[in-house]
Amino acid sequence: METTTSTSSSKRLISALVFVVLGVAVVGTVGFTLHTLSADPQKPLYATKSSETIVIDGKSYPKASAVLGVYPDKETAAKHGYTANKHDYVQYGPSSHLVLPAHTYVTMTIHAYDGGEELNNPYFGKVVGTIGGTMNVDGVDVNSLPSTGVQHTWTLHGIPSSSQDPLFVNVPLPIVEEGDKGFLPTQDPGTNFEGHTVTFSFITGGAGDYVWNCEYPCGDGSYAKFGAAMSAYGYMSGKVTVA
Ligand SMILES: [Cu+2]
Repeated sequence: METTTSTSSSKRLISALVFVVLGVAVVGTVGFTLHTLSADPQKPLYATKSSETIVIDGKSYPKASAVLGVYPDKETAAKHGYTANKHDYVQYGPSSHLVLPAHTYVTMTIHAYDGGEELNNPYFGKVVGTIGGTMNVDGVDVNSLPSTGVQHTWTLHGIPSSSQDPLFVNVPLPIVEEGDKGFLPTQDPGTNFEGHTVTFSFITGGAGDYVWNCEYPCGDGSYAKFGAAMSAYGYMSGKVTVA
């Protein structure tokens, strides 16, 4: 009788221990998974600071710049040296996490190599939040694109907050026209006539955390074109840190 009792209590102790160990393992796995999911898929891209300054509305700002590319697939991204992404989706490169200096005149250049269909929200065909309300496309300043002329957008935003400055920039990227045999050559030597070069500038406020995403539904058909690249992190979405 005594033996049975001691066996069953040591069994109880073992199952309690197993339960605790399993619990720790589950919490650890969940924590690790969440950490992995929220980690940067690529190395952050730091804007290049310039020694030049620029005066806007009577105020002087330091200058910085960053260059991004948008590619129709993994192969095109790799051709331009960007191989960090796992899936063969449309993608921005070389990083979905941009780090920009605070209170700075930031000039961004985006080389865009993809085609497109139609925006579901024509608002995102407008250029918003840039200096002069314009962007430069292959040498020409424009303030909007038609809904059917957009391949992707670069849309930077933050939540309304009293702890950081507001920042909103929307830039639609013009499509590369397609023919029977694929993309047609463009007039843009900056992309070796394979895409468009878009440049625009905006002024950052103080330090803060922001996000950007593409507002053109460019994913696969699984969720009304919001699947694949649009539902995976780091292809058509990312972070912007102002520091
Ligand atoms: Cu997109």
